[in-house]
Amino acid sequence: MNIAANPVVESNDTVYLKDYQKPAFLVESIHLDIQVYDDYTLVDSTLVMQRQTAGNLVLLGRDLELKNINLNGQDLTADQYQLDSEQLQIIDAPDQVLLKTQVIIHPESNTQLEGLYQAGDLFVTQNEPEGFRKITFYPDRPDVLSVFTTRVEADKKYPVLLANGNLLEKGEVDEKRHFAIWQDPTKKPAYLFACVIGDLAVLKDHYTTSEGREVALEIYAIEKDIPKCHIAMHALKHSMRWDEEHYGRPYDLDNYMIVAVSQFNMGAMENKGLNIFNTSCVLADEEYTTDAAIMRVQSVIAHEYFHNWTGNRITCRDWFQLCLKEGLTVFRDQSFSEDLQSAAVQRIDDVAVLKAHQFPEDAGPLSHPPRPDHFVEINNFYTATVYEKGAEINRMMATLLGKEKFRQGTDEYFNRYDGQAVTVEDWVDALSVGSGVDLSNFLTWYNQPGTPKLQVTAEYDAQKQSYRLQLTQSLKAHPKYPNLKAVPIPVALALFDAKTGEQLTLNSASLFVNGVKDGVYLFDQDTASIEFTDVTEQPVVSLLRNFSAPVNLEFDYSDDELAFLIQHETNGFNQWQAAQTLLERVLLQDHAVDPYIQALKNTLPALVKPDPLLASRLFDVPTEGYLGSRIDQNYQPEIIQQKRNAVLNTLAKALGDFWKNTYLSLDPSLQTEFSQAMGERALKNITLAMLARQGNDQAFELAYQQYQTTQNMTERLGALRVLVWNDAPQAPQALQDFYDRYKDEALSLDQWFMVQAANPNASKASIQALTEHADYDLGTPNRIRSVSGGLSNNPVNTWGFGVEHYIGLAAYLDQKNPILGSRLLQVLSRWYTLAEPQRGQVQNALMALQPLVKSKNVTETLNSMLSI
Ligand code: B3K
Ligand code: ZN
Repeated sequence: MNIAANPVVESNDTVYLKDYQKPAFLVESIHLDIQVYDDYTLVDSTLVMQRQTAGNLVLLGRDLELKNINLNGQDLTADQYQLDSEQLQIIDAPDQVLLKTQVIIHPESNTQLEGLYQAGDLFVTQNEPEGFRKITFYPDRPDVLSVFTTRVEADKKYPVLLANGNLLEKGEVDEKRHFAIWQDPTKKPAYLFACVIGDLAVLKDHYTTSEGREVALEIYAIEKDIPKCHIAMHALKHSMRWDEEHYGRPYDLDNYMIVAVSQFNMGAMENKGLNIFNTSCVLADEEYTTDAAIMRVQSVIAHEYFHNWTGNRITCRDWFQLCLKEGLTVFRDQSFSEDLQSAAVQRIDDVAVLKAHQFPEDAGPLSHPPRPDHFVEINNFYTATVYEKGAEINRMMATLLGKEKFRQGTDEYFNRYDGQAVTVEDWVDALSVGSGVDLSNFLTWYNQPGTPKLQVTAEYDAQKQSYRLQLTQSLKAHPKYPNLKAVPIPVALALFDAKTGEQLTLNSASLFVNGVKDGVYLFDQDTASIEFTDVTEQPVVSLLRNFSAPVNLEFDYSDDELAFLIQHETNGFNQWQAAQTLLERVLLQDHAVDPYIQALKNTLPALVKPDPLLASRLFDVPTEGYLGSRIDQNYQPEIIQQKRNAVLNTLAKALGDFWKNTYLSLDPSLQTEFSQAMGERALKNITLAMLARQGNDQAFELAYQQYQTTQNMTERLGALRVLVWNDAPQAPQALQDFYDRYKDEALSLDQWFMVQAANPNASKASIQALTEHADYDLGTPNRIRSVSGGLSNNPVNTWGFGVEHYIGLAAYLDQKNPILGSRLLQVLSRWYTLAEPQRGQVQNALMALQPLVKSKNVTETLNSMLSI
C-alpha cells in the first residue's frame, strides 16, 4: 500500500477543558523500529491496544507518509480507515487491537525542532507536548501510558544510539549499519519518549540511591564540550540526594542519561531516563559561561531531574493540567537553588523574573489562568503564568503548611497517584488530606487570571497601644472570566521598632494559622483586618515578607519607612523589595532619590564584604522594560530611559569614591566559595559600570585591563559590556579579541552577539550587521535569541526599529519554527500601552502580519495580542 502524505491544513479549532473525555483505547505496549537514512527515516510501530470505553479508535499523526497499515494480522484497505492531516481513524475497530503501521518521516528537513529532527550531525527528539504524532500514528495524549520498546538503526557514522530505559541488545545489521534495542520498564506517555542518534562523547559517573540502587549517570556532548559537563554532573548527583532528603523520592531506573544539543527550542526536556538539553543548560565552565549561566545549568538539571517524580511518574491527565507538573517542579527547583546560594538572593532573582515576565503577561492580552480552560495551540501555554505563577501557588501552600505538613501532603500525593495521569484537583486534594489542612480554596488561584491587588492600610492607636491593618483584595475584571473570586493570600509580616530598628514580637489573635509560627496571616476574604496589641509605639510594618504571595501590594509607606526597611529588615528579600518600591516611586512618580542613596550609604559598609551578592542586588535599579510594564497607557519609552539614566547618574555621583574603592578592594579569585566569588564579581561589574558613568578617566583602562587579565567569563563579559556600551576607544579591539577567542564556542559567541544587540546605542544598522554576520544562524534558536533577546533589553530600540525585526522574524519562523516565532512575537504584546503615534504604528504592523501567518502558534498569539 502506498499513500501520499496529506498537506497539513492548519485548523483554528479551540480545545476546551470541559470537553475532556477518557481515551477509548489504552496502549499496553508499543514497539518502535526507527531506521535513519540520509534522506528519510522509516518508522515501524506495533501497538497492543485495548478498548476502555465506547468510541472510535483514533490515532494522531502529522506530516507522516503512511506506507503500510495492518490490523490484527490483516492489511487494511482504504475503506477501513479515514486519514486526514491530523489523524487516522480505524472504522469499526474491535476491542482488542494489534496495530502495525509503517511511515516515512523526514528529520533531515524538520526545521520545527519538534518530533524527530536532525541538528547538525545529531538526530534528536522533542515530543512534549504533541511531537510524538510527528514520529508515528499514536493516541498522543498524556493520559495514555504504555511500555516502550525501541529499536534504533542507523549508519555506523553515528556510533551513539540511545532511547529510554535499559539497553537490551546492540549489534550490526551489516558492514555499514548497526542497531540498538532499548526497553523502558516504566509506563509513560508518548511525550516522554526520546531517542538520540549521533556521534557524541560521554562523561560517566554513578550514584547509589537511598534504596541501594546503583545508577549509571551519563552526560553526552561533543568531545570538546565534555570538560564543561562536570558542574552539571555534580548538580545531577546533588539533585538526586536532595529529592531523597526533602521529598523521600529516590530514582527508579538503572541509568540516567543527559544529551546536550545546540539546536533546541527551549531549555531542556525531562524524557524518562534520557533528558535532552539545550547546550546552554548543561555546559558550564567559568572560562566560557557566566555565573548566571552556571546557576541556570544547576537549576535546570535539578528541574528536569525532579520531573522524574513530578511529571513522569505522576503525569498530567491532559495538557490543561500542565502547571500541575511545571508549577510544582519549578517550586522544587527554586527550593533546591536556595540551598546553592543565599536563599534571599535566590528569592530576589525568582521574584524579579516573576515580576518582569509573569505580571505583565497577566496584565495584558495574553493573560490566562495557571490552568487555562481553552487553547488553540498548547505550545503557546508554556508560559510564565503556568511555570512561575504555578510555582508561587505551591509556595503559598507550602508556606501555610510548614515543612512537616507539606511533606505529609506530598507523601500522600506520591503514594496515591504514582503511575497515574492526574489533575490539579487531585494534587490539592492529596495535599489537603495528607496534611490535614483543607487547601481546596487554592483551586481558585489555578482557575482565574490576573494578579490580585492587595491594598493595606494601617492605623496606630497610641491610647489602646494597638496597631491595626486593614486588608482588601481585588482583581481587574476579565472579559472571559466574569466570576472572579477572592483568593487565599498568605501575608507574611513583621513589625519593627521605628527607633531602634529591632523586630517586635507579634501579639495578635489572628496570626499563627495552621501552626505556622512566624507571622503569616491567611487573608482569604474580600476584606479583613488584623489587630496587634501591646504595641507601645508606632511601628514600621514589613509586609509580604519573602514575597509570600504573587500579588501587587499597595501600602502607603513613606519614603523614609522604605529607607528604614532597606537598613533594618532582616529578611533580605524585603530589604531588596523596599529598595525596588522606593526606586519605582523615584522613577515613575518623581519622588526624590535621596532616601534610597542615604539608606545605601548606611547599609553597604557592613554588607559588601560579608554578603556581596545581596549587596549587589541593592543596586538593582528597575529595568526600563520592567518600568514600562508598570505603565498601562501613554507609555513613552524614551522618557523612561531618560529618567532611569538620570537616576543612575545621580547614584554614580552621590556615592563618589565608593565605586572605585570598592572596585579595587574586591578580588573574587581569593574567594573559595562560589556564591561569595559570584557576589564579588557581580559587584565588580556594577562598580566598573558606575565608574564609567562617573566619567572617571581610568574607567575604560580598568575595564580593558579586567577584560584582558581575567580567565572568568563573568568578568570578561562585564568589562566588554562597559567598553561596548560606552563606545570606549578600546571597544573595537576588545570585540575583535572576544570573537577570535570564542568563535568556535557557540555559547560564548552567543554572548558576543548579545552584548552588541543589547547595547543601548544599537541602531537598525548595527542590528542588521549582526543578523547578516556569517555566524548568525536562523536554524539555531540560541543564536536568534542572543540578538532578539539582547535587543529587547532596550525598550526604546524594541519599540523603534525593533518592531520590524520581531515582525520579520515571526513571519519567517511561522512555517520554519512556529514555536519560536510565536514566542518572539510576544516581545511586542504590550503594544497597546504605547503613546500615539507609536501605538498605531505598531498596531498597523501587527495587523499587516495577520494575513501572512498560517501556523496555529503564531496565529493564536497574534490574534490574542490584537484582541485587546
Ligand atoms: N517540559 C519541558 C518543556 C516542553 C516545552 C514544549 N514546548 C521542559 C520543562 O519544563 O522541564
Ligand atoms: Zn518543567
